[in-house]
Amino acid sequence: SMFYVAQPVSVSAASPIVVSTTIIVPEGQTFDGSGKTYVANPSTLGDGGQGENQKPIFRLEKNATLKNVIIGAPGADGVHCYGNATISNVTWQDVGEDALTLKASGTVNITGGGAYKAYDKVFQANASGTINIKNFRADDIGKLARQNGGSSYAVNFTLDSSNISNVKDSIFRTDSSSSAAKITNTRYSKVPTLFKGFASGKTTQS
Ligand code: ADA
Ligand code: CA
Ligand code: CA
Ligand code: CA
Repeated sequence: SMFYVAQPVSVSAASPIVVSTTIIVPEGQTFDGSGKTYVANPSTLGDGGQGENQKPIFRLEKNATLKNVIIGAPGADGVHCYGNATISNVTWQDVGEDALTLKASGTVNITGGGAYKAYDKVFQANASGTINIKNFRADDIGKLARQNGGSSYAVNFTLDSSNISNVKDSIFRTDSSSSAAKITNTRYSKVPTLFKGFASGKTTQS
């Protein structure tokens, strides 16, 4: 007709992608989520509460990359990394049991993104290695990163150019006298303790 009828413009977010079986990112490959939101099917992966043995939404084999992903609720056991991994612009809107676990030795570089509403831990190191966190935002968390309780292997943690607020426990926690942690150029608000359990001389902050 001669009249233009204005169409409604949708302002609602796209529905999240419900993941019923862990998405595996093969060795050396990249998964680019293009900013989409992924959530766990609670009946197959886990409800994102504090129960152990939930399954991850993403499993990264060594040298895999995960980027441009939003993990919504339920987050189940987040992301599992089997060796070196690159995590770029990944945001956990409501961390599940935890956000990301190093399951086999390697270096995990986490750049950009953020983690919110973690009842306990965000990053969990269940193997020796290095966890580098840069340009990250975290709010309303228990701990930013924790080496598995009672373990004595070495984990090197770094945090740079980040903004961390409303922490219940600490930024980095270990029980291992061989682990180390370094924090640089980071803003905090309501963080009671930066480092817990590290041997003397194993932490630096500037
Ligand atoms: C707790 C638990 C470990 C392991 C870990 C995890 O620390 O004691 O056995 O399950 O959580 O990886 O979430
Ligand atoms: Ca746990
Ligand atoms: Ca949560
Ligand atoms: Ca876990």
